[in-house]
Amino acid sequence: MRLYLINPSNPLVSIVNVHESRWNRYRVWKPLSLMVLAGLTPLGWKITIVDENLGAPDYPTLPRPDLVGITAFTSQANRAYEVAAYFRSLGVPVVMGGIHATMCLDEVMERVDSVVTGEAERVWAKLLEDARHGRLRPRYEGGLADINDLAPARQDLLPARYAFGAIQTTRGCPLNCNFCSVTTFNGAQYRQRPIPEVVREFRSIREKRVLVVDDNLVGTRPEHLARAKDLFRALVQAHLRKEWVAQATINFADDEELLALAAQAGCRGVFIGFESPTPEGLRELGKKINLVKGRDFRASVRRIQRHNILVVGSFIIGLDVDEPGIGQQIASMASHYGLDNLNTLFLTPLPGTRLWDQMKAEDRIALDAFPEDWRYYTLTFPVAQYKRLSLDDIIQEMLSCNRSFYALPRILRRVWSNLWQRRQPLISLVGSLSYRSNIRVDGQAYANFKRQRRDSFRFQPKATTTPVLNE
Ligand code: B12
Ligand code: SF4
Repeated sequence: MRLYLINPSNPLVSIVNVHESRWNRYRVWKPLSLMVLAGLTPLGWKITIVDENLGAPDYPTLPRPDLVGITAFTSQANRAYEVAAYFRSLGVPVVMGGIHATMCLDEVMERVDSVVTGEAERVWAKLLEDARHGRLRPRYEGGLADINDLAPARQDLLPARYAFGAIQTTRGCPLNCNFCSVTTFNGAQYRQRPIPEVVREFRSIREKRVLVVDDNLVGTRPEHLARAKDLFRALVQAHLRKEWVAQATINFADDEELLALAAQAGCRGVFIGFESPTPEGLRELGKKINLVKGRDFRASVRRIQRHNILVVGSFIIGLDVDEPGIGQQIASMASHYGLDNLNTLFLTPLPGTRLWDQMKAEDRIALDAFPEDWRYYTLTFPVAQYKRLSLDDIIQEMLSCNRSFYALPRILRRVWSNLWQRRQPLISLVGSLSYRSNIRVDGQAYANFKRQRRDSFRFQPKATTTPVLNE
């Protein structure tokens, strides 16, 4: 039995445009979901993983499969439906799973033969058995997997063209921020994989550099942090010689022993959600962990960096409290905190989040011709009516934020400081150049976007002070 597992591309996601900027090679990540599904697949299936981010194959020239499995974030849904329609036209059954299939079940059920909601571990083997006997059910409810019972990802199935390998060591997040779908999808309980399994899987990764995809590598409670330390100790003992980057919340900075162990275990960078430069913004987003009284973000960032770990910070533009000037404010705050890289995104109501419910109730979702409009749900396009920022304003704010933070003198200052402190100057430079080169690509994308979609943004906030963009 031949199984294709497909990760659809979205050409609007600038980071995957490897041809437009060669730096993007460092920002195309392996589709771990499909490697995990492959790991769950019993012998007897011949598996091919297709990652369209490396270039979509000419499907008609490939051997006909017996089953196609497609994963999709919301932003990939359109392409997923195109691929599904092609294989269904050949009479090949198509199953879809992942976050979009879970959050938009009815839409997806209309376009594929079978949908897996939630995590796949409990149902995938049964689904394959049903497929083999031609009795695929329209829906399989996966729920949450037993974290002690995950199959190791098939690290061997993708070509060696990625800069980073990928691994997951925990699932779930208790924090439930209002814009994020992780708590709804993976649950509020923070689940940690058995350490020996993580070490074994780490060892099976070919690449020297690895992305740890966990939403929060160390968790929030004392027992989470204790387990994270045990994991780091085990990685040190295993002498893997890997270098890895991960996502964490700012409390990562609060424990010197944890930081020292993470660095020894190979941690070279963390991605942290700062989200907003103001407490009002943090309250609006429900990012309670960043609101702890007395938190000094600059000192926290410094503490992490002292362990030779780069800090990439993420912010969101378009909150109800954001006014013209927010782009500069974010860039200044990110520089003040001493961030090595800055990733600023538009506030985006993703299906299944509290933000979605709220914006829908207030009739503020501007791009709502679904499924076509999902292609813009990349967090790199404005898709809603923002309270105090018009369409022109918000795009201008994003550009001014990035132009300011990624101005060449600022990049050089950061790289020099990293060189001086022997803290990954090359990675810092590559990261900055990748972001900088995408500003031009993004500018073009915004100009096209405004031409095509201006009419969807009917509401113009009163306090617009931003000059019209030069297109
Ligand atoms: C790693 C990651 C990335 C990587 C992607 C790597 C890759 N190619 O997969 C990068 C950094 C590139 C990325 C980018 C983006 N991401 Co992202 N990302 C994640 C993250 C942190 C982990 C995903 C992961 O690998 N999990 C591990 C695997 C094992 O779990 P899984 O994917 O859920 O798969 C399981 C099930 O879903 C199911 N399943 C999945 N697919 C399939 C398919 C079939 C056939 C079946 C049966 C089952 C099945 O089985 C798997 C095993 O249980 C998630 C958060 C999360 N917890 O999911 C956000 C997340 C998926 N990302 C999100 C978003 C919004 C984005 C971006 C749009 C925006 C951005 N700038 O970050 C871009 C979009 C990129 C694009 N191409 O369109 C949102 C998606 C929400 C949504 N409704 O779409 C999430 C949920 C985070 C959030 N804050 O809400 N992301
Ligand atoms: S944004 Fe981060 S901290 Fe907040 S719920 Fe999502 S994963 Fe958890």
